[in-house]
Amino acid sequence: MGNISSNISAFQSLHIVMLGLDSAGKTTVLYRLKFNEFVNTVPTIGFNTEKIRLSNGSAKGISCHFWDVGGQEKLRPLWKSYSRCTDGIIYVVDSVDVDRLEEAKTELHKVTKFAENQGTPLLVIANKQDLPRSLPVADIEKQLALHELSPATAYHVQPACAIIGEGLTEGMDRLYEMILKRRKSLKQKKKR
Ligand SMILES: Nc1nc2c(ncn2[C@@H]2O[C@H](COP(=O)(O)OP(=O)(O)OP(=O)(O)O)[C@@H](O)[C@H]2O)c(=O)[nH]1
Ligand SMILES: [Mg+2]
Repeated sequence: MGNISSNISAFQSLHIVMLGLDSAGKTTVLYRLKFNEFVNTVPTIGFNTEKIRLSNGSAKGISCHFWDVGGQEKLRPLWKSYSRCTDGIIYVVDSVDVDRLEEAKTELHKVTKFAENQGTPLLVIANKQDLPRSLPVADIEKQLALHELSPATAYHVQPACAIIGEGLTEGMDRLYEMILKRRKSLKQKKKR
């Protein structure tokens, strides 16, 4: 963690896009991170965007520009342009919506295959873990077939409950670590 902290000043605002099927909890995550409280949401038609300085964990103080794009089917064609060349992708999954995990997988794999997203670190938030029939992360990882993603895509699956904010700090810490690691390796490649 010491190394990571010492690099903080070298970074400007991180550009993070938040995707996932409708009702997965993206906007709830966004406002939880922004206000540190539960905000009742309505389905996003288009997108929400917020600049947020992270207030906890090892990424504390890091400024992030979040883009939260609506997940309804008719809005998903927008995902391509919002996700291109970001520092990180957050993919929010409803851990109870088992019937739509296959759909969530298809859409996720589509996004990670875009040329502009090659190697972009991925944080999967297995949301709604407070609900009784929520799937454990290991099952979600399997059902989303994350092992089939390109080896260039570093990922982490984080169990979370956006309503109370549980898991979000840990998730953002892991995403930040992956972003730093990627930047370092891109820098080293350039030097060669
Ligand atoms: N029980 C529970 N409900 C949650 C959680 N996170 C979000 N919700 C609820 O899930 C519903 C959908 O949340 P949103 O944040 O609007 O979902 P979204 O992914 O932004 O949906 P779109 O904007 O349509 O793409 C809301 O009723 C939230 O209160 C959670 O961790 N647990
Ligand atoms: Mg929304």
